[in-house]
Amino acid sequence: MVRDFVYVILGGGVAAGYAALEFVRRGVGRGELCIISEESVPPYERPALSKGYLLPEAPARLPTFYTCVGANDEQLPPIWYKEHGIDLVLGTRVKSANVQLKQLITTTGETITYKILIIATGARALKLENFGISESDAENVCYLRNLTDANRLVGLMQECRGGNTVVIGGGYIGMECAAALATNQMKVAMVFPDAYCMSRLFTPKIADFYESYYKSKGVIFIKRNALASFDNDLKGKVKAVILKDGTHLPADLVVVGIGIRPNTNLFEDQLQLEKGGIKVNGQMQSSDPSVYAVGDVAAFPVKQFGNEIRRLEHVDAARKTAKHAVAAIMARDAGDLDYLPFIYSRVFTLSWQFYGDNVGQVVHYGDFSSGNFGAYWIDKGVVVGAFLEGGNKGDNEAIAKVVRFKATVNDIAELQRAGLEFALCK
Ligand code: FAD
Ligand code: NAD
Ligand code: ISD
Repeated sequence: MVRDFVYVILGGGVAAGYAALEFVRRGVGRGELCIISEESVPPYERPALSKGYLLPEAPARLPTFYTCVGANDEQLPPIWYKEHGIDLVLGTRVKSANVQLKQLITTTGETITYKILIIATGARALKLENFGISESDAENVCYLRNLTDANRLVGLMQECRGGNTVVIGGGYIGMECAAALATNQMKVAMVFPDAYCMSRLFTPKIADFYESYYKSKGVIFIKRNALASFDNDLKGKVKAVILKDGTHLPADLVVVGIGIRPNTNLFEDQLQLEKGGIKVNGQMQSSDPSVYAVGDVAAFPVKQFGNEIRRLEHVDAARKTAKHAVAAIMARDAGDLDYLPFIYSRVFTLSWQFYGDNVGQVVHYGDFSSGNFGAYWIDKGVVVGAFLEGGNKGDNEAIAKVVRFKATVNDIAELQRAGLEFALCK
């Protein structure tokens, strides 16, 4: 069967949801737009999966976190797509794409054609196999990328209440899952090769605050070490994790968060790639004018960083690149995206935000013992990045603003003394 559409969004995650809302707001016609997703539910706010979804009390469940509630915008339940004449094809994987013919072929054998395609295929979790370790399909080893993974994790956590969990990886997934597991009264050990947690973003001093906080909640950190193999029972269930230095860690549950790879596979020999993603211009348009890419899979010029091409793996970028692509497609006068990179996380009762880039000289400020602290990154005499733990709305807006407008720093010692006031006074 062949079905023809004007616009097709390939992928049904965060970016797809925000793109769909933008299409509707810009007057897309009934029957013009199709979204194809391998997942069996409409677009939802993926960040909820490692936060509210894992809470022991009153956990978040759909429909409460369908997009676009994460940006305090309209919630789009399944009926919304129907009401707006959008074909939402769920539980369906696209197995091949032909950019020349403008067609996609699904695993169900359907051919879907488009005039304009938006690639929103996101990314997949790296597997232990990528690092030469087998058994990652054991029944008590979990990854966390989608709702199916989250349900599996919740089920396994309930089966071994109070048991031992080994979290492999000290990045975003590792940190957020470890906090959720500890909140669920699990015993948690985190294992990662780096000298400190969240080393892609944190400084050693910032990491030290979070590690101390986690330790106060019972989490054990095993750093500069890595998984070597699993010790399994006769049914293939992991009983213990064996580390490179020979340490055996008892494990009822293993949660793995060791990074992602963007889902570019269908387009690798057809579109230009950069930084592991599909290279697009400031309008999110790829090397083929009929194809756009948004979200985790897109590598785009970040004006704030002198148009350096970056691939960002965060929800705010997915939301904004998606909306911008639709604006560019529908209005044709959207101009280039002017994006200020933004990352946040919430763990236990802590909450941090980061804007900009973590390059240059770091200036920490505040009281790290009480959790009232932040940091600025200064490059060539201006603020290029800012981090704040526990800020309120006004505080976070203020740090965003000094990064956005590249506030000049004349005196580092004075900046350190002023701390958050530096941003609030601007
Ligand atoms: P995704 O949301 O991953 O969506 C991709 C979609 O494409 C999926 O539905 C997938 O099934 C589908 N797909 C892929 N290939 C095919 C195919 N061939 N055929 C059909 N469908 C396909 N970021 C933050 O900034 N803050 C956070 O707190 C935060 N928390 C997170 C928590 C978790 C557990 C995870 C996994 C990520 C988190 N992120 C967070 C990152 C954020 O969720 C991603 O940046 C965002 O989801 C990217 O959106 P996307 O639409 O590009 O990709
Ligand atoms: P990540 O890149 O943040 O962290 C990967 C971690 O795995 C690092 O600590 C790294 O040192 C470690 N690692 C790498 N190889 C390893 C190995 N062989 N053994 C043990 N550790 C190893 O990736 P992630 O935590 O898996 O997150 C996946 C994606 O989800 C990312 O795109 C992230 O941005 C996104 N996410 C974001 C948030 C947020 O922004 N708050 C929250 C959750 C997830
Ligand atoms: O951005 C997010 C986030 O971090 C969540 O937990 O969206 C969800 C919720 O805010 C949506 O309910």
